[in-house]
Amino acid sequence: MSKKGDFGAVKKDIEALMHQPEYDDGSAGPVLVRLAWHSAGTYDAETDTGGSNGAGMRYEAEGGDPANAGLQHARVFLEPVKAKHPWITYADLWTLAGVVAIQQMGGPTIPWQGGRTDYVDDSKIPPRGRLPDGALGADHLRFIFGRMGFSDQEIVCLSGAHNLGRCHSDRSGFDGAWVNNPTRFSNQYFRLLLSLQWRKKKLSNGIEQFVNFDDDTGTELMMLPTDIALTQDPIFRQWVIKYADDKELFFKDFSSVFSKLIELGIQRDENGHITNIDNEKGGYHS
Ligand code: DDH
Repeated sequence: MSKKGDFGAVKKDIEALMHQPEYDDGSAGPVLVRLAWHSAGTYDAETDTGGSNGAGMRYEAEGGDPANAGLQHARVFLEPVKAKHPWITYADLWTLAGVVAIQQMGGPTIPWQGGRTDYVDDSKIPPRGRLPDGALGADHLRFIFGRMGFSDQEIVCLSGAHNLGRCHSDRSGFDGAWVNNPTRFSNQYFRLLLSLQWRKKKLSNGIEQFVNFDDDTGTELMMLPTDIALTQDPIFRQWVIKYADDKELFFKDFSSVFSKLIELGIQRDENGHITNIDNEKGGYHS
């Protein structure tokens, strides 16, 4: 057991569990990033509901949302870390794990601050349906991410997380990876969006996605309809081109926008202490 507030010790233990030879591409990283994103991506600015505070995915209302299928793997990976550092809240642990995973897979350092609580305020439970649907297009992306307060540029930048991981037919129904090395964070996703020919493919479950088959290597890569929409909408496309051309710009912008994502719904004072969450209800300030 570490000293209360020793987030460095927690980080070390998250890093140590990243290598998972039996799981997916040998890494827990991508699914940990998705856990952090889905924990935060329920936020609605207008009603100030949802967001990473409260770690609501532990409960059926949010955890059982079909959009969160498969994220139990990420939560199970983190259980030993929680057991070893029982003072950390799940809300902090999940967001921290996403940040640590991105960095360990070669991505940018992302500013992270603790203090989230595991207290679930019933009036703040997000309804299902707040996370994006990969079968839709540009209007849907603006609707979902606009609700959280993200701009067109930020939508494209955040989507660059699809450099990581894969779709699983038993989770979302989509199938395959976006890039050849899905455990290495880079801007390859943007480059492939522009450089490869993507054709529509109907899977045996009836779901449509886009694929590219490379005859030389025998590998098939995939894109969701929402990914392809980024190349078809003229404003989104400009940012896809920018991020494909300039990896450093992508890393810099991704660092700030992911940090913004995991802070949605959280207000802090100048010392970083959260001011809009009742600390008596399970919070912990470092
Ligand atoms: Fe995503 N994502 N995501 N995504 N996502 C999936 C996997 C992963 C959408 C749909 C899917 C973001 C945005 C979007 C990651 C990170 C991020 C899967 C496959 C679907 C479907 C799930 C499965 O079958 O296991 C859609 C739609 C959007 C959008 O509209 C923009 C964002 C913003 C992030 C982020 O992290 C900032 C990661 C990582 C994965 C890989 C997970 C894994 O298990 O591997």
